[in-house]
Amino acid sequence: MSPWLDRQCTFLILVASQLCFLVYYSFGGLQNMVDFFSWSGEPAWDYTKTHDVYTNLSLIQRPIAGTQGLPDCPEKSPYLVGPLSIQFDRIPSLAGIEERNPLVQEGGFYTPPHCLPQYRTALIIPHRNRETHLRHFLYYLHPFLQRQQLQYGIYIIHQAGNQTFNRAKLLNVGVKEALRDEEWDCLFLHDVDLIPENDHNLYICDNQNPKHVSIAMNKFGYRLPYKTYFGGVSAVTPEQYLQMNGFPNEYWGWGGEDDDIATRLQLAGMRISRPPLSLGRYKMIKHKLDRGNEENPKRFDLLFRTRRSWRQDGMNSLSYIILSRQRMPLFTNITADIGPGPGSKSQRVTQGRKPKGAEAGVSGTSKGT
Ligand code: UDH
Ligand code: MN
Repeated sequence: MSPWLDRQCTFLILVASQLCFLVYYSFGGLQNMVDFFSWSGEPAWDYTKTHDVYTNLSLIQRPIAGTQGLPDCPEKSPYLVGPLSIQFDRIPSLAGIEERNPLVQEGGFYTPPHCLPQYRTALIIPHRNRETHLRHFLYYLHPFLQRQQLQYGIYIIHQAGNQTFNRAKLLNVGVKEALRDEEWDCLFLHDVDLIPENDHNLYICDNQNPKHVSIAMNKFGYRLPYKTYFGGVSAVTPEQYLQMNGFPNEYWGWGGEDDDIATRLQLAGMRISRPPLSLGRYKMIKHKLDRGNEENPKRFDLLFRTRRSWRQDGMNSLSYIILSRQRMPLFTNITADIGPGPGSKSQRVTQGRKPKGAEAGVSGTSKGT
């Protein structure tokens, strides 16, 4: 081989190996490598040995009258068991879930009976037409959260009508409405079809940075699909949420909004925090893309503009109408009219006016902060 050809080959090999590394890195390779080599202080979890999600719950069933003289809850609850067995073959009934969670109060609220909670977490779930997923969610999440000794509340934010779905805007509505009830320390923004597999994955916030929690989902082979992925389950403090002006309101249909959120938190001077890969494990209930949540063809254009739009589009431009706010036995159900989205023939939500059928006594029309 001539020296010239030899040099060409070396050059090509170099370029190819750099490309391979880049691809590996962008698909979460480095995160996975770091996770693999660094000792996080957590035990190595064995997911072949799982526990029933209702384990130990009977130990915390008896309430004590009043909170006087109660000790602080410990940093880590003694009731945690680690990996959980999760199956979706049988759909639990709401009555059955209520029976197994007698200490959950109307509206889906809970406070530990034997100690003063150190954390107050609101779970906010965007929802429409996923009733069976919701039942699985409630069946698994209630005992999971009680074992963590948190004070918590579950908010289901239901999009009214059958116009295009808007996950991020529903989350904005949920945050605003949940904060009317309580000074929550932490907001868990949670897809209804994701079930955590390990109760040491604590539903508390990182006070420094927004936390992306569902980093290892079964549908992505328990790896992060790409470095800036922020979809599924995330946790932010109310301060972090306002610092990034909440989530975008303009993503109608499937996709893009989670990448927008990842970008805006960086633009707001924060970065993504994550639990160890062995803890942030989730099972997603299998499903197809929903009718009314078709892929959003505008998402790439919108993402291109995040840098310019994030300060104008978010919590400070949020407008919606609350149609009902119901305290159900296992959750608070908030039904909101968030408008029909772009390109729709029907009229937009008229700000300041309650539509026919809007419940009296609820917050009614709400516009921004
Ligand atoms: N959601 C609803 N109802 C809907 C649509 C979405 O409740 O009609 C909520 C629900 O909480 C869901 C979340 O929004 O968990 C996110 O929507 P998704 O579960 O459809 O998102 P995912 O990323 O979509 O799981 C994968 C669909 C598979 C098709 C892939 C297309 N490329
Ligand atoms: Mn899903």
